[in-house]
Amino acid sequence: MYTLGEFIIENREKFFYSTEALLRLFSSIKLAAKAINKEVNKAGLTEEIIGSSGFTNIQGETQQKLDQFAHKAFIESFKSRNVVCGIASEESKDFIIIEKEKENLFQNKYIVLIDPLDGSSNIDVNIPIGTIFSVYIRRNTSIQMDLTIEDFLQKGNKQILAGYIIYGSSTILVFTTGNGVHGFTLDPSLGTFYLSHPNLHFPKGEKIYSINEGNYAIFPDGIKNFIKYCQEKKENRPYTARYIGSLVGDFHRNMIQGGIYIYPKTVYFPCGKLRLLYECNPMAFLTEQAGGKASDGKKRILDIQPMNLHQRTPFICGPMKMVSKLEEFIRNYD
Ligand code: AHM
Ligand code: MG
Repeated sequence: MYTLGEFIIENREKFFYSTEALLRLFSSIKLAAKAINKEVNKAGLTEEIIGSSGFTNIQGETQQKLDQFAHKAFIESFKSRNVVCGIASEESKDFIIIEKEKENLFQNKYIVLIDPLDGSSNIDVNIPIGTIFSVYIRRNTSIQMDLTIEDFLQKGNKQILAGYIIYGSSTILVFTTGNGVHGFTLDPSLGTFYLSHPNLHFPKGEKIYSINEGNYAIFPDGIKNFIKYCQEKKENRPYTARYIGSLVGDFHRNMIQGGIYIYPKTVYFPCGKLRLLYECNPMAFLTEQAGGKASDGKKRILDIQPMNLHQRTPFICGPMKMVSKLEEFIRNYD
């Protein structure tokens, strides 16, 4: 069985950039993931983990204690590995600069955007939650200069690494570097990630639609009509409805079983709810690498020019055929 480190070394010629950098990036990600995994597994046993921290984040949402723990775990872990120069996180209003020694100027050239703990409202009720990450090589500005916001506002099609960690019935790290999507399951007794899901791909034959149908009344007409279409008794429909309200969990299931994930604009969220840079872009990169399509309903997610760090977008991802069908409904009704 391949460990993650062995897999990277074995496939080194398929990466477009330094194997050493990739190993360092993964070393940070694995370290933080293991620390979070340990805490998540203790939820319920100690008051220090579950529940609200009493603070709100930049989006005005209540931060859970584990949100803050996960945010700190990733920042500390990236700081210690001399590979990243800046991080933007869902839990922090501004981007964070990682100070570096002069001699590391050329090494610390990666930009990370991260949702340290997505779906955190599910922590207290034992439903899978996840970390989502997105990495860009170099910066938009000169390496000698201080980082600016421009370094973070890169289009999703420039990502060199993206993935998620799902803390579920087991803990799995799923990523792409542009050469397919691969999943590694944590063996908690050894603390090692082993290749368990090579070449993940949306299967042929779509089955599932995932959307918060409780919002039906505040969806645009195109979405309402697509839901009706999913429920029709025709061809291979009706599809099964599955929605746990945890993007990583819903996405992971849909990629393995064949389903579409939809978070459209609503009356309450006119620009959509999910964040482009650290939720939608990484999931879109994974989707395309798994043979699917990711769209805001009209255009490709990966081609959107970000305007600010916490920008939201409507988000649709899944098997090519399903996403194209939904785009057709949006064109015809909205
Ligand atoms: P979060 O980043 O505050 O956790 O919110 C993102 C989550 C996604 O994981 C999930 O798909 C979505 O919000 C669920 O939203 P809703 O409860 O409105 O359906
Ligand atoms: Mg989130």
